[in-house]
Amino acid sequence: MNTTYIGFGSNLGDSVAIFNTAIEHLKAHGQVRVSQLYSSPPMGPQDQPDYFNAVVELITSLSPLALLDQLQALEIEAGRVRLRHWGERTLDLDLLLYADQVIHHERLIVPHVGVLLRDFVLLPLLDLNPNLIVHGHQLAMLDVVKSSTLKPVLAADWAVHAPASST
Ligand code: A4P
Ligand code: MG
Repeated sequence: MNTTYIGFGSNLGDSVAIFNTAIEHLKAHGQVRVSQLYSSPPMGPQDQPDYFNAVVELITSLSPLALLDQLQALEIEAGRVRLRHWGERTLDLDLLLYADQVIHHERLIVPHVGVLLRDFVLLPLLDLNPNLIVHGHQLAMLDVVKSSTLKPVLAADWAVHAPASST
């Protein structure tokens, strides 16, 4: 079994319902825990709505590429629209971490390239595992975490059946 972390982002449609539907599907592939839900201003084009962001821990036997296939299928099922780079979307699922593996595949880079840079990824990750280390960096000690003003908008029980029991 492998502990994986999946970044959720959405700024179109009923984001909470879209997240819950995807989480229900992920439960078919392993044990799930869910971070608090955050609202964050858009990275990239500013003329788009704020995002909802969260992270899900999935303990799974799926291989990295099989998991990516599942995530991309869930994005399509959510009617994902890609209008422009870093633009608005109904559901964006990024494979942030896969155990302690470093993967450089044409379809998949793990850890995700943005993981050390984005507070809307780091804060929910740290909800689930405050001791994570990525590329030798203890995430909780990063400046982007310490200086972040992001606040959760909903505690971990926002997801229907998936409380983060450790928080
Ligand atoms: N790919 C490679 N590695 C991965 C990985 N670890 N996880 C490949 C998922 N996919 C990975 O992704 C393009 C290709 O990346 C895929 O075909 C896959 O094989 P995509 O999701 O189609 O493209 P994208 O999401 O438009 O681009 P990108 O660069 O992945 O955007 P991001 O980094 O996902 O950013 N602002 C806020 N506040 N919150 C957000 O969540 N999200 C974005 C999108 C922009 N601004 C945001 C947010
Ligand atoms: Mg993406």
